[in-house]
Amino acid sequence: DNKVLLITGASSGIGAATARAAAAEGWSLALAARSTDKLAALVDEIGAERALAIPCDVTDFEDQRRMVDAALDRFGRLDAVFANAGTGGQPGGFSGAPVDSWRKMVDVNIMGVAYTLRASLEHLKESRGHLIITGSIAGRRTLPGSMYSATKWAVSAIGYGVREEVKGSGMRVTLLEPGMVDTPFFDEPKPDALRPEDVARSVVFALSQPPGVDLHELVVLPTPPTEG
Ligand code: NJP
Repeated sequence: DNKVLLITGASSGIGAATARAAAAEGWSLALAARSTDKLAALVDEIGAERALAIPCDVTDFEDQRRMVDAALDRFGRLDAVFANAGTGGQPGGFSGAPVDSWRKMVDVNIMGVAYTLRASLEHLKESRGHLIITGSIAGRRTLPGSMYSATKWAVSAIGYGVREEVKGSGMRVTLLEPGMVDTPFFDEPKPDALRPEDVARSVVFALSQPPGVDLHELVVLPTPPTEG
């Protein structure tokens, strides 16, 4: 049987690229997001025998429970979870950004990841599985006036904390910390950024490690431009 990977934020960017890369390595995929049309197109591309679309708003805990149940119902096992759904902020800093945009980031980036953990941890412990969490380089270096950065520091803390919690269970936790990636996360193209496929390659690298190898953190940044 193929191993099963559940991805949140699978409809776009890093999540969708990871779905394609993991499918190429033989994984079966449970693909969760709100955009069901995009998920359906991805399932068509990968093949319905290997991929399942699951409508899910990560800010809704019951949705996340149903997401994990749907993956287990369909595939009968859960070997890895990529907690990747996330959202960015709006300009203006602490002086000017709309406060509603902060609430949205707290709900999606922090609560969304914590809910994914609650819904999936017992199954991952049982399978001695692998949890990969999308944090950010902004969760290691503080960006000026950035509530986004604050939420990603929280995601880093969740990653470190859950690793300690599951120690001894055979489960592994990898915190993925990308730099700028050219995805629909931004309104305009970012030609000097990483491509989502670049980050997906790192996720598949982490997933491909043998059970005895515990890859804690993956910092993936674009190469700085050459000078002169
Ligand atoms: O962005 P994008 P990325 N419920 O916009 C989903 C982090 N990151 O791939 O629901 C469920 O293409 C949304 O799905 P949908 C970033 O913080 C990025 O760049 O259909 N899902 C979509 O699939 C995030 O954690 C950069 O709208 C929800 C996905 O999230 C992760 O990478 C740098 C949702 C977003 O795809 C993926 O972002 C970095 C909800 N309520 C970290 N809200 C970067 N791009 O530069 C959103 O360090 N989603």
